[in-house]
Amino acid sequence: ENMTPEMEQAYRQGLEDALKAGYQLLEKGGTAIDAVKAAVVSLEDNVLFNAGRGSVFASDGSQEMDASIMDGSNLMAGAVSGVKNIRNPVELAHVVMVNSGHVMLTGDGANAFAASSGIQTEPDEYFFSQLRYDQWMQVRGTTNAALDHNVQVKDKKFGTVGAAACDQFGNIAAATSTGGMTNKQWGRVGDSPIIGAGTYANNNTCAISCTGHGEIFIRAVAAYDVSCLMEYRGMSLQEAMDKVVLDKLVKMEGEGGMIGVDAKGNAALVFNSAGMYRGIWNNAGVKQVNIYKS
Ligand code: SD4
Repeated sequence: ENMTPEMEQAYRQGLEDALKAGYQLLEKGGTAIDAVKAAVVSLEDNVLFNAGRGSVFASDGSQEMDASIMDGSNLMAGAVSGVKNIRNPVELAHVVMVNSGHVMLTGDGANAFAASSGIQTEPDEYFFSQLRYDQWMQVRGTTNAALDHNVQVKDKKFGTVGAAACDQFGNIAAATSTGGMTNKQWGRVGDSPIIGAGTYANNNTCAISCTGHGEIFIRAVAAYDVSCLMEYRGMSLQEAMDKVVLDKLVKMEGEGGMIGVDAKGNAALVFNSAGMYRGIWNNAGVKQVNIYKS
C-alpha cells in the first residue's frame, strides 16, 4: 500500500464525518432512510470517495454516476443510473422513490427529472480530481478488457460509498452511490443502482450496501442473496454475509465487500478485497473506522 499517513487520516476523517451525519439524525429520532441518505451525501461531497464529487472517469472521459436507496419498512426503492452533473445522486434516487411512481430512472431522462425536481447540479469542474484523472490515464488506451480499476491501479480498496442504518423504530434502510469503475464503457451500469444486487433492505431480514466488481455482484444478486439466506435458511446477518462474500463471490472471482445491519441493530462489515473503507457507530458505544484487514 502506498497511501501516505496524511491520506489515510483524511479517509478516516471522511468515514467518521459520514457516520456522524447519519448517527446524529438517528439520535434525534430520525428514520433509517434519512440517516443513510445523510451519510451517503457526506461521502458524495468528499472528493476522496468514488461517488458524487470524486467519481471516476468513464472511457469517454465523462463521469456517469449510479445510486440507489431502499426503505426496509415498506420495500420502497429508488435508483438512478448514468446521471451526470448531479451533486448528490443519492438524493435524486430518494426523490425517484418518493415522487416519481417509478423505481429507476436512467441517463437523460433521470437528469430531466432531476431538473424538474429542483435537484442541485454542479459544473464538470466540480467533479474533476487529479487522482481520478491519473487513474484513468493509467488504464486508458490499454486493450485490457478488465475494466476493474482496482486490479489495474495500486489502490486496491473500493471507493463506492454506501450506508446501512437501523432506527429506534426498528426500521432499516440502505443506500449506495458510485461513479462506477475507471474507464468503464460509457452507458455501462453497475450493481450499485440495481435493487437486490448492490442495495437491498427489508425489515424482516437486513439492509445491505455493496462495493466491488459490479458485474459479478449483479450476477450473484449479492445484496438480496444475504436477505434470502436469512429469510429462508435462518442464517444470522453475519453468517449470511460471510456466505455470500467469502464463499459465493470468491468462487465467482467477485472482488469486493458489503456492509449490513439487521432490525435488531446488529451490524456486519465483510470483504474479500485487500481492504474496505468502513465504520460502525451505534448506541452501544461502538465507534470505529477501519481501512485494512485488521
Ligand atoms: C460498480 N460496484 O460500479 C461499483 C464499483 C465500485 O468502488 O465498487 N467501485 O461496479
